[in-house]
Amino acid sequence: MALSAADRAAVRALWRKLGSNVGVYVTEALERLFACFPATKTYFSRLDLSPGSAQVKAHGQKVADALTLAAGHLDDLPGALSALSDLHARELRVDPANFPLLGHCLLVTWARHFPGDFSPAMHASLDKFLSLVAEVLASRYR
Ligand code: HNI
Repeated sequence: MALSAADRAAVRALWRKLGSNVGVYVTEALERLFACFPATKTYFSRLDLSPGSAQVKAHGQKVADALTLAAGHLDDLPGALSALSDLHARELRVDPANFPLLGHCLLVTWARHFPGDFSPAMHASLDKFLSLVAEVLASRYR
């Protein structure tokens, strides 16, 4: 699966809208992840996962920075996310089935905050972007 020119334009357009608030939205997506798919919380036992937690906010900012890096390197996602792929596969050993769950929660969060922009075409482009990020993060498991 490759991103078309329209997909890339859609991702860049969303990122322009998100501005300096990417971390805010990723933090909301993480709160949704932990609420809707509680098994995901097992990976974060060292963090305080209560609502409004500063640790979840700090983690959200790290994930946001990685997604911003990815959005800026749509031609080379494997290169941009190489170190994170190693980390998730070899050290954290996150079951790859979890990546689409976070992708889903990100889409719900963005749809809620930007309903006017969230056409089916925009939805599809963002889903392709998040699926590619998930594919790259899951690529080092063997
Ligand atoms: Ni993920 C740490 C990015 C999905 C479990 N993760 C990170 C870090 C980044 C990151 C960045 C911080 C690395 C560092 O400190 O060097 N994670 C991403 C991205 C996605 C993702 C871009 C998908 C879009 N991670 C997930 C999912 C899970 C997950 C779906 C599990 C459900 N990640 C972790 C865990 C850590 C982590 C666990 C370590 C957290 C800590 O601080 O202990």
